[in-house]
Amino acid sequence: MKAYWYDNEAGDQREPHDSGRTVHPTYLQKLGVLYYHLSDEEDVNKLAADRSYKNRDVITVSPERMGDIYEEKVKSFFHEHLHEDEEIRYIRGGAGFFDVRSEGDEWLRIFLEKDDLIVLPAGIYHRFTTDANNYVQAMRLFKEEPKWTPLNRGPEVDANPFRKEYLQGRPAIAPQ
Ligand code: KMT
Ligand code: NI
Repeated sequence: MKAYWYDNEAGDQREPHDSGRTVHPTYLQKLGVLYYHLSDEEDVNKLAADRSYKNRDVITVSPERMGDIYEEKVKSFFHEHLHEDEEIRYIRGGAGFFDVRSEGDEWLRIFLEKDDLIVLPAGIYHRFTTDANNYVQAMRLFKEEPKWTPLNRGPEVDANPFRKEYLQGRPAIAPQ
């Protein structure tokens, strides 16, 4: 895992876009983002039991697996959105970037590789992309039924109760 401020430069979303300004992992906690490096799947089972993640599946995002819709899918994952539930991803192979909005509404990029597990809280604006290798395999964990409907950012979604609750619940902090 590596977290840094996105450079906001033009260019393919799959490039690193590393501004060179790193983000301390404790800042992720302040945004409500949880991160774990778990090389033993038993530890994932424990986390899942603790946090009531009852179900899981595995998704492979690659042109080999997805065929012609790959490019389209990768673009759609990269639209800024939120969910009304946590998004939990445990990387099993390859790599990808999760971008999340900071308190000051800047993009913060999180590079994840095998054995990295991330929990994004309900209501956080985020987006996802594969990296230049165009391959990621991830376990998706969820509580009951998956609530993965992406709600794209806009005035209506800004007023969504899960968005409001996220903003209220987030501790007040000085921007980094
Ligand atoms: C998502 O919700 O953005 C995804 O599931 C992306 C693929 S999982 C790494
Ligand atoms: Ni999402």
